[in-house]
Amino acid sequence: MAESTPTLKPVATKFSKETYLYWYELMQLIRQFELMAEEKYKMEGKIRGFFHAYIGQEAIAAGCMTATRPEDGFITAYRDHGLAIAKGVDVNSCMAELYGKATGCAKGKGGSMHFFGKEVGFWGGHGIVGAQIGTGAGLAFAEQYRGTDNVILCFFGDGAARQGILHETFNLAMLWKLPVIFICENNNYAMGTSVERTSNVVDIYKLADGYEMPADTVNGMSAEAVHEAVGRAVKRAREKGGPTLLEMKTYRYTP
Ligand SMILES: Cc1ncc(C[n+]2csc(CCOP(=O)(O)OP(=O)(O)O)c2C)c(N)n1
Ligand SMILES: [Mg+2]
Repeated sequence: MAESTPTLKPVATKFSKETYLYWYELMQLIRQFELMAEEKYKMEGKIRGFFHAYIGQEAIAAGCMTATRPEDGFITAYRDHGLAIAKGVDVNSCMAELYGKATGCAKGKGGSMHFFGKEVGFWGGHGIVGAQIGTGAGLAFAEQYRGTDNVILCFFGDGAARQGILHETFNLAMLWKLPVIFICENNNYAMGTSVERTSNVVDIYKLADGYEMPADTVNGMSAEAVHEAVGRAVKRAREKGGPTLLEMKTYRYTP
């Protein structure tokens, strides 16, 4: 196990066989997509631009899916393949996007970093580190403004937690009690730079303290733990209790 993997918290809920099968199939789908795409990227030279695989972080996508409804929205960074596939963006259109084809989920114009699926509530795929934190809160504002009880899951990396936009967004999200769950996928590295080399605070969930935002640290290698933590945060957001920061301790196995 990776050194980042925290001790497994006990999981109270008993999940059904169907849930485990769903998680397993989804995680396998993502893993196999990534393995295949990575091979094509390296060997064929037909996939251009940047390429960031989600290999190792699949349990986060799986747990988030069972803890949310289809009407809820996801928005994430450039490491977006896994969450796009989980949310229901067609895998063939994802692969076509990598190849720059017009049949791709962003018409072949976005590539690996900019998958999109408006019809399934997948709001990208963003290459500017941290930009989607503000946009995610904006999506949550839209849900609040329209009077729905939908929530937005806003994903970002540990590197993005160093960006100024996080603090401005946390402030407004708490002030307006926006229905947004901030999910930091802490895989220990911002590309190749370790968290320890860029921050005095290495437990990212503690950043919520300055805004009195509820926060938790979660074993991101466990779909059960992710489901339970996200489930609690989603319930709070639907009941107009505002945002939560969840730090998912995870690890990615590819460069
Ligand atoms: C505003 C901005 N600054 C710098 C970069 C270059 N950059 C690309 S990825 C990255 C690191 C991000 O790390 P993290 O958020 O931990 O995501 P991970 O790669 O681990 O998924 C940086 C600094 C960028 N894309 N945007
Ligand atoms: Mg990272």
